[in-house]
Amino acid sequence: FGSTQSLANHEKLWHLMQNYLPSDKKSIQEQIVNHVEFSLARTRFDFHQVHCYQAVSHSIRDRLIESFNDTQLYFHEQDCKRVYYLSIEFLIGRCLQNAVGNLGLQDSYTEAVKELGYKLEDLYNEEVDPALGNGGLGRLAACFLDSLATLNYPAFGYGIRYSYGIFKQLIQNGQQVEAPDYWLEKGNPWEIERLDVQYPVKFYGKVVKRHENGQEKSLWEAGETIVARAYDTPIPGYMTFNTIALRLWRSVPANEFDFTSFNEGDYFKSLEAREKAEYITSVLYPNDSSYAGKELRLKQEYLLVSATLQDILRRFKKVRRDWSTLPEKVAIQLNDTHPSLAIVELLRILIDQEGMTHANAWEIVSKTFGYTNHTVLPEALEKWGVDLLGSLLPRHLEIIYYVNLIFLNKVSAKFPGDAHKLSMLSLIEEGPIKKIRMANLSIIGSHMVNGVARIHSDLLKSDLFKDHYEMRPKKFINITNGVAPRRWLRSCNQELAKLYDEWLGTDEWVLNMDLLKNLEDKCEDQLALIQFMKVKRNNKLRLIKWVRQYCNVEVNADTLFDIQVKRIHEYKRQFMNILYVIYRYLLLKDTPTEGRRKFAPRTVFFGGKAAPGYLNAKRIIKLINSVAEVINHDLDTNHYLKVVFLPNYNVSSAEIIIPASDISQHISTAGTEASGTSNMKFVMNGGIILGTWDGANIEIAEEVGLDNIFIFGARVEEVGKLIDNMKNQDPFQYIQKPLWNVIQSIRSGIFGHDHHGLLDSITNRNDFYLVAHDFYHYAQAQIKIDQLYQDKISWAKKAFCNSIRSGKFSSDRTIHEYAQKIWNIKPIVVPQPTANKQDR
Ligand code: T68
Repeated sequence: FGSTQSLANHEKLWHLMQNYLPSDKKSIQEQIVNHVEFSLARTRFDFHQVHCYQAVSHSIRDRLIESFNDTQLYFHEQDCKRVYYLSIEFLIGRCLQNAVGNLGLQDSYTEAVKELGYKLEDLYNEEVDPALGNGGLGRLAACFLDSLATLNYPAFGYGIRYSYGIFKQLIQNGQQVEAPDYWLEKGNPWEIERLDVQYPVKFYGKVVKRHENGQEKSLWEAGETIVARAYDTPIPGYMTFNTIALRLWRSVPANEFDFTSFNEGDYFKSLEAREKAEYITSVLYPNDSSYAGKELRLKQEYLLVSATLQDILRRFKKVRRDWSTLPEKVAIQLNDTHPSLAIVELLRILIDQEGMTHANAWEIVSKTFGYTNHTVLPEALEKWGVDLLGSLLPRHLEIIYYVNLIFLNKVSAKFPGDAHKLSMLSLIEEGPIKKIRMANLSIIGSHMVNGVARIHSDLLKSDLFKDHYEMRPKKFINITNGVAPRRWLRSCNQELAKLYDEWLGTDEWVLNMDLLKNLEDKCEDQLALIQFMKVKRNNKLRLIKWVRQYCNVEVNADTLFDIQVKRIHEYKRQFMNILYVIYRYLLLKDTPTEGRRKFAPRTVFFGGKAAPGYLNAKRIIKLINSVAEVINHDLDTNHYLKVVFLPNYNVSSAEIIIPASDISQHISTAGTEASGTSNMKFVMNGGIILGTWDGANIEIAEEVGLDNIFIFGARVEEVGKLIDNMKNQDPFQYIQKPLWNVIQSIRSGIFGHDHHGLLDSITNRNDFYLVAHDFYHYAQAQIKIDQLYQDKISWAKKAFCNSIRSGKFSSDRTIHEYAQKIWNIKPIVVPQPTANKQDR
């Protein structure tokens, strides 16, 4: 798709384009074996499992390329408005199973591969899990792509192709050790390197002033140029021909010679500088909720922004048109502030290169962008030092100052004499080190700002962005997160999916999760509930096998599986969870065998990575492992309680862990977790939540009913006051007796000796996440869980209700809301191929 020239050729070659790959078993085998020979250069009779995986992936990719090319051509012909989703992270997970499932080729591929001597399931496990994200934010971006493709929206994802994904977590002596994740080691059959799509990206240098027609013009003379090269991963929709792209940028040296150093004879110095270009997209920053302020990160952000805008504008300009129509053809969504320099970059292009006035450029820009906020934690908000930003991007800094001037004039006009408002709304934070507030920039440069769950969006309006809200109330909306039911139910829990197909007589629910509500009457059908719990048990057995392999621990499927998997953070309170485990252990030890029946035997699973520089998070991991070591070896209580730390939690292990839960924990201090998305995945898979009044838990409770969720603890309205009280109290007042006993037992050294630092983080009037306050309510909720688990049928009923009432949390619902409320785009269905349709 491209120039008029190639369109003309396309007409002539139509008969060739209609030649789609056939899908009968024999043809599929031929396609696979051809790849073994011609792509892998192996003989047709000598290839191992990993080669079979590679050849199969190539054969699927061929199909995706067919549909992708047709999709792009069709979007171009229709000249439709497109949405561009900009995210510094995309945590897409493995591709093969997802693609096979979305194309509806599971059965034919299973058969075809079987005759070649392999099991499709085993091939799925050969794939490395591309871990180009930290957690929720990156995974949300991936679920959104699945829904955008499935719902036939004309969309693109834009991100960075890091050479190293998030580190691999090893556990050594109970501690987290980080190992590099060079995920491209064996190549990546899913990506298409686009040597034809490369853009220069500039850094440093200075701004020069020129006078043209009596007006002063600013021009950026950059000091360094590198090149961003595109790598595309096709994203197939479920049961649709539409296929969209995730375009990731990699930095490579610019193909220009630095003749000065060449002439000086410093050939090697010149090559060294070129090497450095590659470094920019080398590694993903592993912090999920703190901001480090490193220059390399700023370079990554600008590279994403600069290359993406050049690509978007090239596409826009292919059809000659008026710049003022840009917002009618282009919507750009900022996944948090990380790509927010795009606002300034577009202004720069329109003003400096296209000769537009500031006012006209601003009008266009602010109609084009939307901004999604993912956190209220102050330490996570991006604020780039003026000096750093000014040295890397001098012209951008100038534009930011100018934008700020105009904006603050508007503020003064609306709120005359309100100095507080001016200081809160300014793009510049004053102080010893002046900083640019990227959230403020994102808000004023966007026509819509959204939070990711109702409570979070409310907090943005009442707290974090209160002054912005008062300035432009209609800008602020909520769009509650969702997850892709294809990956998070249909493929990770195939048995449950099959049961739903059977009971509903259709698999339509995969595209309309609300259909699951038609299964309400099965709540009273004992036989159905038994079938449902049988599936749960099989999923638990699958996890047990995984645990045997990776943790070397034996786990009993008849115990209650209690799971908390997410990034390790004080606000998420894994600490409270392990404190309760110790409490339970001490209680068990104190209870004679006859009395122990009231404790439902449990296996408590933890999983998640700590940011490498986050000391307390690492201490929490160490404590969990130390406690596991003691408890798992105590033969006296061993049948009632075990603790397992699941190493290297990532998308592919989540697919095994989540379907196996009886209880999952989402226990952040109220007002700290913007939404959470794993809570939605657990519920979809028939797990019951133990959670706080925070994030999307609140909306989940509304959907599944308060009877079907264990929800406890301080509410967001109380939190501020409780923290103030805590600060003014003696630790013996705000920490109750049972928790003190737990603290004493840790201090006694029975779980090792290096936990003092962690205990000090709550015992010195510094329990800012209210672990002590909520502990009692948490323990109460745990008792209720034990009681319910004794009654298998009541348990099954509640678990089942969770799953069939989870429809709201499909990312399909979420994406429709973005499309309507922010992007103003419509689905475009690419016509199905007709020529050899019978083969598909
Ligand atoms: C998460 N944020 C929220 N951030 O914590 C979670 N941050 O409540 C929400 O459900 C999810 O976003 C999706 O909306 C993150 O995951 C990051 O990973 C991150 C990465 C880099 C810098 C800052």
